[in-house]
Amino acid sequence: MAAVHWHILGAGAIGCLWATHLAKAGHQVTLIVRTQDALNRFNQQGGVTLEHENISTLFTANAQLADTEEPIHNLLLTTKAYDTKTALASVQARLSQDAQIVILQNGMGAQQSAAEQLAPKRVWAASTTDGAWLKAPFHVVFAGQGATRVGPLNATPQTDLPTQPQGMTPAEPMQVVADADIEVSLWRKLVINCAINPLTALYGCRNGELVTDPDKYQHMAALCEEMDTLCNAKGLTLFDTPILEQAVAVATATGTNYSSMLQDVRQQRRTELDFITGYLLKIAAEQGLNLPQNQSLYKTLTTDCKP
Ligand code: KPL
Repeated sequence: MAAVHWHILGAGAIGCLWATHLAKAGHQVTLIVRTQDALNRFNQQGGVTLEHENISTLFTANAQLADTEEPIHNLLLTTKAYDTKTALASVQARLSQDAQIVILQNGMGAQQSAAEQLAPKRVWAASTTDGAWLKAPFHVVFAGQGATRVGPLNATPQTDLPTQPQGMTPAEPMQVVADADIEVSLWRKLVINCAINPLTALYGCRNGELVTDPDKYQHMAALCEEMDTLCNAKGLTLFDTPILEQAVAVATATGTNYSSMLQDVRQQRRTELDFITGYLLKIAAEQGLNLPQNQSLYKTLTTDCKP
């Protein structure tokens, strides 16, 4: 395996998780941080700490600010969806002609806009079921192992693009699955996020309560039914079963967790609602469809949960 130099833009939980596992696999890793304070803190620590199964290990990595001159050949972008455009603009001049750019984040819409912003550069999108959270800056807890699917974005005609970018090979137990139809995988994740995240933010509950509490379950069922209608209208087959069954399985498997959206609300951070339910509603409108339950949830959350 050829080692490559990855620049990671977005030092949240997923960015730090990738930093540690790419470094462990022998790649060179540089985190791009936003502020001098964050850079000082990183330099004091000397790397990124990974906590997995109660064992903490410090992995060596570098950090720098976006306005450094070093060229970027491999960029992994792990920012929140709403930060994508600004984050990319901050490093765009540093991207080499043949740069590989991977966008790994929740939601939909931002990846496609990014591919347009970066054209004709090579852009992949990725979607993960890994669970991770930041205990402190540059200290990530690997809470649940899943897999990361990656594939070229269909938004740009990149016929010569390999399904998996070169060097996107983190150490075990992280797993990468090359996915020629990544848009469908992004949709699968989107509908699950639409079913779980806004409801947990509304009710302030753990994921599992959406299954065990009959009223919340009914609410989730209504959202999922509308999403099934939209997928049928679009001719999108995401699962062999109704979306509700998949949402129940994920909410049950992650039952004791608080969704990323509820965590954002509690920490008074902006949520990714616009790139989750907001994107769903935009596509529904393009299809001439009304999704009243999703629409009303979106309205309530945009009114109540503005930080
Ligand atoms: O992906 C998630 C999140 O918290 O963002 C879950 C809850 C697992 C599915 O929506």
